[in-house]
Amino acid sequence: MAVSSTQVQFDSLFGLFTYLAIAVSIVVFGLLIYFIVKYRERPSSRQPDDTPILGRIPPSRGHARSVVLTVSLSTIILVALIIGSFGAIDNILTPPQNVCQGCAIEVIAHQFYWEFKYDNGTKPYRTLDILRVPVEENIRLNVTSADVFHDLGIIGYSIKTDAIPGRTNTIWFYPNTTGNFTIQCFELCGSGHATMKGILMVMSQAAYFAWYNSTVVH
Ligand SMILES: [Cu+2]
Repeated sequence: MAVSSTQVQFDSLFGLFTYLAIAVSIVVFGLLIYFIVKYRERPSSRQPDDTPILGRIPPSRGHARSVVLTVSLSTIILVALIIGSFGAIDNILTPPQNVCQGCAIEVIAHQFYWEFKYDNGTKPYRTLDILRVPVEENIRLNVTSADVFHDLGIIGYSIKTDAIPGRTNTIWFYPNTTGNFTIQCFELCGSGHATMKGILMVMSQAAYFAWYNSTVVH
């Protein structure tokens, strides 16, 4: 089962590309084998009528109908891929306007750790390297950096965005299942880059909101 909305997006896009590629390969290789067998060299083979002869303009060959057919089929396939790709990009770059209280989280990258800020109205929470979110809610992350360029990636969710000082990049997702997922920096940011990891902890809604609403400062 898919673990998040973003994984569903990328998996279906990947599926669209793969199935179209398989369909095209079957047609291309089928025709290739058919023509290799059909037009193989035989003792009775003779030169085709349109064989180029030095000093003579070759006769025109091919049919306009097959050109129109191949161009239209290619166009249909490319349009399907373009619509699929732009649909996925549009979905990923359009965060939902209203997310629940506690579902919009500030992410600040540092050399070499991740800081997550939660604001529950009375006091800001701050966790390091552990991003807690509730399952089955839209989650919005506002990602920035305190020093150099970093890149927040969540493995398994097929999602990432740059963390740039002075700029905020927003990404969103909808977790389908509880569990822990690896967060990793995807931009070489210094000597500790390889250790710049975190955990996305997808909690049950009850457990998350109990944590979020607790009076203990984290
Ligand atoms: Cu980094």
